[in-house]
Amino acid sequence: MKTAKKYFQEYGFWVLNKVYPRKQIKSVCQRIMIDIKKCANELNCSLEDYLTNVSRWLNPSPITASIDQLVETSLKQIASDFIGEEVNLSKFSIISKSAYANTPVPCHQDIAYSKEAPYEFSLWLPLDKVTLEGGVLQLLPGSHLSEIEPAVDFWQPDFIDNMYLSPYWQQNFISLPVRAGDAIVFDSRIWHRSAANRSGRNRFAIVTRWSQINYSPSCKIPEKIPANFGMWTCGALTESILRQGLSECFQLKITSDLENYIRLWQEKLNKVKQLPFLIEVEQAQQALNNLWILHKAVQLHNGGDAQGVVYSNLWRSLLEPLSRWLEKSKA
Ligand SMILES: O=C(O)CCC(=O)C(=O)O
Repeated sequence: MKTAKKYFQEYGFWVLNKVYPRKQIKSVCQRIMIDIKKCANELNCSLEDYLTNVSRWLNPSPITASIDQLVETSLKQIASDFIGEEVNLSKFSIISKSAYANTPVPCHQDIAYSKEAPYEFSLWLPLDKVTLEGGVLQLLPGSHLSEIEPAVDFWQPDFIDNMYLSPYWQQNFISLPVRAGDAIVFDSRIWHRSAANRSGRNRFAIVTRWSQINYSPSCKIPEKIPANFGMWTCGALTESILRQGLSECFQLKITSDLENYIRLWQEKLNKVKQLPFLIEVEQAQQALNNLWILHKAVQLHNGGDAQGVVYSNLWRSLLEPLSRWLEKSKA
């Protein structure tokens, strides 16, 4: 393990081959699929609609329950053996890049998102074969030794992945295609992304975060810079715009919760012949329905949107034209 550890320290990552037998991985994957179908049923939506909008489940969740023991015992052992010291689990999730939600996760440094509870490294264990076309993990070797930049808010509707477009990334990144049951260990400071999945097949991964017992980061972690409508602001802003819209467009002066605002907007869009602002009603309906699925999955399944598409689609199809109209009508 000495060479591997040295390589990891120098370049910020390492690939462990065949840490799990394929047969065992296959049965883990089948179990997860059964649980995802149950969650979709619970929301009365199709598997396709569920996986279009929900692409991450943070433990504890009905989707991660079946692998809790596997993570706490054998993955912990693998992570500890690799580092050469006992490590503690910070958190773990299952991330999907399915045929239904297949877009890239933009370039980012994990540690920038966890200033309050930083962790040292990840062990990323794919449950499916990951080809170059199939949502492959890509990273910038050695970039864990550079400064940490503020967390990238890739939920912004007009987000441009400047790191991905930069010569630094384009000339130096590497892709890590792996087999189901291999594992990629990467430093929480390294720049990385996952590419689009054009394989037409699902790609699930168990993503576990670890630290050595006395870990404390040696780098400075900058404060996040929330965008006007992005990862840290879109929830509250969506509620507020939908509530104001109900009040100003339909004289429905209620204070309720997101679920109710979504339902009322769906009813209004179904019935009302003309709105005071221009939208594609069908797209707005679809985006509201997608947000409802994500919102229920957040509440019931500890789910999330790893690719940041649900809120930004609602922004484009409804919230932006509505908020412009609200501003005009206030002026
Ligand atoms: O699994 C993925 O698609 C993205 C993983 C990732 O970026 C991470 O674990 O930090």
